[in-house]
Amino acid sequence: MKIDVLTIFPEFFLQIFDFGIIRRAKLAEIVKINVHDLREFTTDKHRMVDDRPFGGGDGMVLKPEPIFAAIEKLIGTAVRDDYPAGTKVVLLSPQGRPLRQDLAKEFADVDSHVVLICGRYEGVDERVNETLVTDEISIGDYVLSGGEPAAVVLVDTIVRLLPDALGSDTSAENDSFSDGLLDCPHYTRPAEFMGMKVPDVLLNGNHAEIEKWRRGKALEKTRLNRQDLLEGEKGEM
Ligand code: 9D3
Repeated sequence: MKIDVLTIFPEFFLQIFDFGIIRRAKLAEIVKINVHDLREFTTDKHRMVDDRPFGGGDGMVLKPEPIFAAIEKLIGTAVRDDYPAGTKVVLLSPQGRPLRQDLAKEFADVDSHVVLICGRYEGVDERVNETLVTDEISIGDYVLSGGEPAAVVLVDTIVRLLPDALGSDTSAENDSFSDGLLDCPHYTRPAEFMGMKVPDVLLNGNHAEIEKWRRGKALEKTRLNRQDLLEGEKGEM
């Protein structure tokens, strides 16, 4: 899989893809991740990436020209209908479809090429959305100062789903074993720490009883923190 990130803050990504599962996937050549400075695709002498919004208002809007030039360079064409099969151009924006696990699964394909455009300021010239973007995605209902943290979240959710990206000790199937519930609590040694004891059931080796306890705790936690997950077939995790 190839992932290209387009941003006006390339330094933001200097180390963030160099740890854990993403680092291992890069080393194993399961994924190639390249970060590009939008400014490198400008042609004017001031290297302008943004401008004031038509119609007035606060903030600045990312100009279309550098983004079109970048897409043409990275994909080979800036005509959406001519993108090679398996090409996705994602605009990270507060107006996008909310990211969920099922959407991440749609993107996790070894053969695909994903270009992520990080929005900023008041937004991105809508002609980018209208003609280049295949998927407009938000990571949730809160305000970020730009698309960069959202791009990191999306890359992380996708890369760990690629075949062989996880070690043998962890597994993506483990993610869904409690069928749409939050995870149960976990404990490790020592069995007593500062007077706090690990629940007896986890120490007695009765695996049927342990499974029953875990399911009960998972349900309890889900009821407390995520009632929405109990109401129908929503957040798959
Ligand atoms: C004044 C209206 N705001 C839109 C809700 C303006 C605005 C806020 C934040 C414009 C851009 C941004 C920057 N955010 C992102 O680029 C972004 C984002 C987010 O803020 N929340 C969740 N997901 C995402 S993906 C990109």
